[in-house]
Amino acid sequence: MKTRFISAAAIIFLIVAQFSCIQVPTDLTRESIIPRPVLVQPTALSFKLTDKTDIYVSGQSDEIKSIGNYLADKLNPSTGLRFEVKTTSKAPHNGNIYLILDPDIPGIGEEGYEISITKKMVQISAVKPAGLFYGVQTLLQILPAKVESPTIQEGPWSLATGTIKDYPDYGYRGAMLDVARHFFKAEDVKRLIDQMARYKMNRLHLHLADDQGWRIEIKSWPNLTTTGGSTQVGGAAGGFYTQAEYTDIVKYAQARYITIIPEIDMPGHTNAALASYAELNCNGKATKLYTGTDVGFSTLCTSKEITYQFISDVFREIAVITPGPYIHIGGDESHVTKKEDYIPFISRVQEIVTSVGKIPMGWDDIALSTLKPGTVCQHWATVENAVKATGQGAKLVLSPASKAYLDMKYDSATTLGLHWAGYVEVDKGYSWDPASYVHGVTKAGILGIEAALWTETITNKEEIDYMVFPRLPGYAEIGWTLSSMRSWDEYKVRLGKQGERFKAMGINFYRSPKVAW
Ligand code: IFG
Repeated sequence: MKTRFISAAAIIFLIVAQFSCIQVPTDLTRESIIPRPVLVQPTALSFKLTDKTDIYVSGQSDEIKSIGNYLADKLNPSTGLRFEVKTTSKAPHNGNIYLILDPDIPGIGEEGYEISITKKMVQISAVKPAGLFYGVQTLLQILPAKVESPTIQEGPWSLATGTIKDYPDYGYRGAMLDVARHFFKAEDVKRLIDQMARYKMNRLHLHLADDQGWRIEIKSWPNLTTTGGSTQVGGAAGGFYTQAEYTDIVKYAQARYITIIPEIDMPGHTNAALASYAELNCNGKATKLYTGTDVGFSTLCTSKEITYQFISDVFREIAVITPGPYIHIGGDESHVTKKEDYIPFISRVQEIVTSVGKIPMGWDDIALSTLKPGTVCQHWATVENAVKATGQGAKLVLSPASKAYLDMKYDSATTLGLHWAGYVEVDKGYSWDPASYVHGVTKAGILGIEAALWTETITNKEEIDYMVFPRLPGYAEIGWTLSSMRSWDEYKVRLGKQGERFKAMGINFYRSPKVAW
């Protein structure tokens, strides 16, 4: 047992604290940090934020200042301490928070960070801004849960002292929101982005088109939204993002170090497009708009040249407003596309995506075709496809429906969601290791994981919350923390302590009986 040297000052401090019965945190290892950091070393003292504390950032970069302002915006409503962001060329005087970029920090990569909390100062250091942003998330989790409250809360606002060194295991730590079955306005998407950022997730895949709806304005094919975006599952009015609104979502995500991955599913899951343009149908007749929840009944006409003109126009316009490297082409459940048509279609669509400067991504069904080098394959149901994809040199993103589909019910009592892939309670969603999930696929072939929320049965942000929380932090941890450092029995205690935060953030989370909330 490693004995810890606690200075006389600390002992006196603790005695005083005891008698003054204020809860002053002094053990950094007792904090509920998710994802679990690589290394936490406590020094058994306490640092207190006061109205004299400000946030100093090194240098003049606007990006670092905006991270400082992000922190101030999270702290000021609940603490009332009126944090200001100040730039400095050297370490600030005692009592402040200091964000500093240091390109020479070894071993933490571009998303890692170090935090040093002493009695005198809080310093967050990173090689790149993303690491600073993630250090800020950890700092917020070390503060009491009430720091997340939108209204002024009683202090003191103290932090246990010590050091944290942290960096992610996987580079792709994502979630997917299906905005096609039910449309969600930009503010609901931004809300999910905010929640993902709190747990250091960095990819949001938007499922923008399906049988029931087309959700992104394409200026060269306007009927896609005027007709294809007009409805949704159940028949209510649908909606869509103008290119300006999509750009705003992308910018909002970028400011939180989240890359948006747009998906236009094809050749299947295309009824909204087929209902919008007769010429996209092999028989030259537009289909009717569809508001049910069947899958696998639609296909683009793979033999018509106009289909590829359509796809080129769509991907060209989307590429211009998508700074991220990926365009997702879907490719799933093309049950009415002949295999001999599907295979060349997927090959040709990959060419179109690379011609607009993006990397193709698709559901694992695309492994039936020939995958271009660099194409990313998203495993969801058929392990043979995942093995076939890696056999072609493709990298995988793992979204196994039986573990990571957020539309799976928690149990038979869950009213929302589906259960075709089984029930996914919080422990089941957490207890798996991507590196050993697909037999024959090693960690080297895996970019990371993505939890997917399909919305056939999900209609508003409260219902999104209920299916996403409390499972999302677990996927964030699977993507960030080494599997050798993860166990459900240890994690569930940290998750239970997040319950107060979820409440303070106004998240309508499912109180799983597997967790002591
Ligand atoms: N499978 C379909 C989705 C959705 C889902 C619901 C994929 C890749 C079932 N395709 O998952 O469109 O309907 O759980």
